[in-house]
Amino acid sequence: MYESTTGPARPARKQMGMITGAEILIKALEYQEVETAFGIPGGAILPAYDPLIDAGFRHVLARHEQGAGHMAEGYAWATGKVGVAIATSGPGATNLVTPLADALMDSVPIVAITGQVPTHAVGNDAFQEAHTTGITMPATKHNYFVTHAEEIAQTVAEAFHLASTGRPGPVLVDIPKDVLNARVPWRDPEPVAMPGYRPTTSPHPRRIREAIRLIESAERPVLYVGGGIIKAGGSEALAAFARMTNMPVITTLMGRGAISDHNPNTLGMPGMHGLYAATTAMQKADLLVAIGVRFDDRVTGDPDAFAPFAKVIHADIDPAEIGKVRAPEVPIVGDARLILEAMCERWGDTPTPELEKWWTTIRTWQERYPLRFDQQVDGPLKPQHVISRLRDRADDDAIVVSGVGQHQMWASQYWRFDQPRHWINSGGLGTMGFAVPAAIGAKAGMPDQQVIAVDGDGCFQMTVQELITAAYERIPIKVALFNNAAHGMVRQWQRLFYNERFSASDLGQQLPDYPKLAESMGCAGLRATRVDEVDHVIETMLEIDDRPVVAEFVVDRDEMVFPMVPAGGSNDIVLNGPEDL
Ligand SMILES: Cc1ncc(C[n+]2csc(CCOP(=O)(O)OP(=O)(O)O)c2C)c(N)n1
Repeated sequence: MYESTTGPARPARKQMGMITGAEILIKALEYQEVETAFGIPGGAILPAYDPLIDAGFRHVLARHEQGAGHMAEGYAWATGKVGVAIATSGPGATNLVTPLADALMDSVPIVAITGQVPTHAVGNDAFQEAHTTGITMPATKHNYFVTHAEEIAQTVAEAFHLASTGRPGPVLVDIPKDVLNARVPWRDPEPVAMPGYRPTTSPHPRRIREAIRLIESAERPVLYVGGGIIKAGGSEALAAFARMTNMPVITTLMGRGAISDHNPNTLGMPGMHGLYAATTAMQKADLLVAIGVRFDDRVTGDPDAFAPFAKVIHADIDPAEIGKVRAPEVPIVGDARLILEAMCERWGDTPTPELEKWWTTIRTWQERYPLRFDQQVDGPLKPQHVISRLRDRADDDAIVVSGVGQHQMWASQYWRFDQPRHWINSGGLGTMGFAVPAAIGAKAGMPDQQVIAVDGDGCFQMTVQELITAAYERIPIKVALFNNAAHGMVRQWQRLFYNERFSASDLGQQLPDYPKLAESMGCAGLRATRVDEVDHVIETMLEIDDRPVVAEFVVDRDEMVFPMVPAGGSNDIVLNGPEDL
């Protein structure tokens, strides 16, 4: 290891009660009750890796800092706690930028600790120097540059507080090496008091009254709910409110599992690849009760043509989200659970509204335009068939983690979620390479639950090396790998919008032998190419629990995801299949 500019670490003489900044950092993480951290050492963070050996929490050595960051995200998604990622300065820190941006978009609480070159070298183009706080500023909820070892414990406490409260998100703490080496006494952090940061959690009663009044008089209302419900722990209150008001509930990609898919009021996912009935119900609604959602363009399509008849109640913990895309009649700032509980209370004994006509219309759409695929006995394997079989055989409380692309949409469409925190994916940034490391993080946090990564071959090739981490650390995730020898989603768009000119979306020229690749990394490797092999491979995959397993399904590369609303188009025009093109 080169340490030319940083010089050897010179431990100061031991003094009574004095410990290093690095020891304080580890103690500060223990103080926050960290159970698992994911990271990779290196020159600038090295002082912290020494006391880490004796830490009261587990450290998982990732193979790439992007992997460590997604592991922290997966851990946070699955457990509801703060995920922790540790990296060294320069390239270690820049490799964390993607998971930080991902966590920011999807409101995932993580704390990243990065080493920095010594204070005297900062700004001198020192070896492995990068302006970490500058680079990550737009990719974090907040970041800190720590200048004195005395500040470490308090800064870590603030970072955890910021990451996990209000709208959750990523927070980064950058610490120069000399600060990690300095010796100071430990002092318990003070209760966090940040005068400028006081998220509003309790909704204003007047707004709740106004919202209820609108709901009472609506004829075609829809509850439009997202990831905010899950983060706020608002699922029970949501189910109760849906029962009281008999409103149809649509769950965004991020909100899958916020309400059970077996609840008769649930219509599923709306938007670009949403279910016809869900997308159209929003389009025809006279009231959208939007809670913990951000009117993402994948949901709204062309915002000017979106839900043209609907009044909007928009409730969110982040006031900046309200009115960003669509001006609401009733804005409500607050915690999604508290808002729903307040609405339930206010609703009280009010009789359930008569929504029969609305429900009849919705049921007609559901019957007329169900999800469908055509699996021939001798034909190529359809990904939807594989996902359906896997869904039927997996544990009821299995956690499903997906990559980004066609397989992600099929997984969301065909899986059935009964509880929150069982569906983990990169919804906002759409990060390929998310699934394998995020699944490792989820399984590290919830070791007793089945964790299944549904991944595409393009995504898989981006972070496949983390399977070495999974095997070595005995984190037995299951990967259902959909090999269509293509960047399938890109290929679909090229087919539909670029005259079938498949520029740079073909992975088939040089495919690895996936089961062998898996085996070479200490995992089990399986493969199904025909329909009659699918069930056996799925059963074997679900039985193997002593190591990670990769089951490759060689699927039809021409299969497309439907329904589809072409990007930027109006949600009035939903393509239900190739015949609608
Ligand atoms: C890091 C990153 N690079 C590029 C993209 C653009 N992109 C979106 S989906 C996709 C193809 C995904 O292919 P694959 O993982 O094989 O999944 P499939 O669509 O075939 O199911 C690409 C390249 C992205 N989302 N993320």
